[in-house]
Amino acid sequence: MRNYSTLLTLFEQHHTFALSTHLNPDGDAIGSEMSLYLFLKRLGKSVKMFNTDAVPLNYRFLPFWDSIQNAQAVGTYRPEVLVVLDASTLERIGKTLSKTLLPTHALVNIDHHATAEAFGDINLIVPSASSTSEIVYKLIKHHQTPIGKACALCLYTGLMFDTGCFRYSNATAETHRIAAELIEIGDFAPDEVYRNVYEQVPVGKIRLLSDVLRTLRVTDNGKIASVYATQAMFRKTGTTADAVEGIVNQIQTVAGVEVALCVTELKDGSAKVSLRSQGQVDVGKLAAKFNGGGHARASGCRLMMPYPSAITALVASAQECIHQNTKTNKSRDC
Ligand SMILES: [Mn+2]
Repeated sequence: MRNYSTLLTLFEQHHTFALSTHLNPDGDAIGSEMSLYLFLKRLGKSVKMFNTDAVPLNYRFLPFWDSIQNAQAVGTYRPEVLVVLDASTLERIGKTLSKTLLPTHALVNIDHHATAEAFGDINLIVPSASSTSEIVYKLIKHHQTPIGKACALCLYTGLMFDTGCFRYSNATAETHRIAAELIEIGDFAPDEVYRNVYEQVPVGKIRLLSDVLRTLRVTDNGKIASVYATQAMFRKTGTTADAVEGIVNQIQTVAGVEVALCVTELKDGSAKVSLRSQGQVDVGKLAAKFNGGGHARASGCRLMMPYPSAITALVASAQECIHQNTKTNKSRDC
């Protein structure tokens, strides 16, 4: 509660703001950034948004998405306060932005990742929150300012995205209550939001999905499932690495699988890994062993090695975690 007040006081004391979020922004990144933008505007502040990557097409139904500018647009702009949302490190907003977008007074970090770095002058890190959007919702509530219609839509989109459409364990009774309130305030149809976000898939992405699913391997004990995506697949299907987003969630649906992983070969030959867990293995800790991070059930890391070696390393490490957990049957190292 104190953190919310500290942040609101800071907001009240300053006039110029810049907001930013992580590379390849997702629904929670865009949703939390735009809802905070609308809130600060409502408070009469001067606010600009700068992201390294463009707003994905499926989030362009959100009002004011085109107010988000790119890194080049920063120029000599120096806000008093820079708020970074949903990014576990400052570098996650992009190399250029993290060096050029400098506040004159304070750097604020709002995030819900358990492994979030406290890189801000003020850090509002709430790992128990379903999403960064939920934290922004609570911040606005704390201020007792009414949530506007457009703001409610942005917050709902973030909440929906980060809970996997209210399917994950972070979708609590409270999350559902907040969602219901936002639907009422925003006066939108939740099924339309769903269709906008999830049913605008380019055909190349479905072709990529087909190629990636064909690489499925399950370990002999049936507990670890892995897939991979290569640069050759991206070239063939006319897609890029961000098209892999979400595929790991499908791998996790295989019956009996405890850990699902999806390895993407990046342009520089390194391997980007997404991990999911059914709960027995803390994949946040597992990813941390490879200098990555995230949550207990969803995490990621990047390995500076070819993708086949990365798969071998990750599968071995996940196997070890499963062995350890069945042996000790108590607190988990991973
Ligand atoms: Mn998030």
